[in-house]
Amino acid sequence: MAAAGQPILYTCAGSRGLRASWAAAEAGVDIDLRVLPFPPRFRAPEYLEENPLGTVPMLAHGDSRMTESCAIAHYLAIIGGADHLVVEPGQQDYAEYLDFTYHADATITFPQTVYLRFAKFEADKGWQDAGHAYAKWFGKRLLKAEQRLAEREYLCADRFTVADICVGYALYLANRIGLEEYIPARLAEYLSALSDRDGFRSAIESERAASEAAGHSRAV
Ligand SMILES: N[C@@H](CCC(=O)N[C@@H](CS)C(=O)NCC(=O)O)C(=O)O
Repeated sequence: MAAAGQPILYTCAGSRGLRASWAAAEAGVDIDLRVLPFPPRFRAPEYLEENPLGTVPMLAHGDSRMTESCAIAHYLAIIGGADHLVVEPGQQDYAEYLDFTYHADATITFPQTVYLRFAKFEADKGWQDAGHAYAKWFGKRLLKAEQRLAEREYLCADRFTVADICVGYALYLANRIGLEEYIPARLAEYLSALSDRDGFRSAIESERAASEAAGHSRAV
């Protein structure tokens, strides 16, 4: 890590970058947090030189550029030496750890963001019905995490891991964008426990402070 220097996290407050800032807080990794206005594609066009997609988050570390929030969260846990936050090959629930970490964005957050775009950000385009159909689809996609957590405190390995950060963020986002009605009781309780963690609170506060210092409002 020393050779690559301090990791720089480009994000917008409340975006999927929270998975990364939360993982950094839990792992004790000191990141250089750079909060951009949302959406950076239009409001910070110079960012396209760093990340041509214009998406957040992006982690720059040495020569590496990472643009997937769940992968960044895993990476920060590893470089921070926070072995307890990841599940390694040969350990209990290694397969489930990978599965839920990928599931969080690919399967759960995907319909949330289509809802957000169709029903909220671009509501004037007449796509609201489609947006609400994606909201229902999001709700149905919570079944796997709900079943998994029915008799467990955490998703994997009987401890808090990056998989909880990744899935937990999707639930947090649901509350922020008006999808709370789709969150079943067990997942609401799980989110409430995750939100009480010092790492979560610290990440929210770091994003808030960096955002305020830069004069930007939250993404969501
Ligand atoms: N799969 C990526 C998705 C990144 C992404 O689409 N981020 C959204 C914010 S949460 C974004 O940058 N939207 C603005 C845009 O697409 O221009 C991840 O998990 O980080």
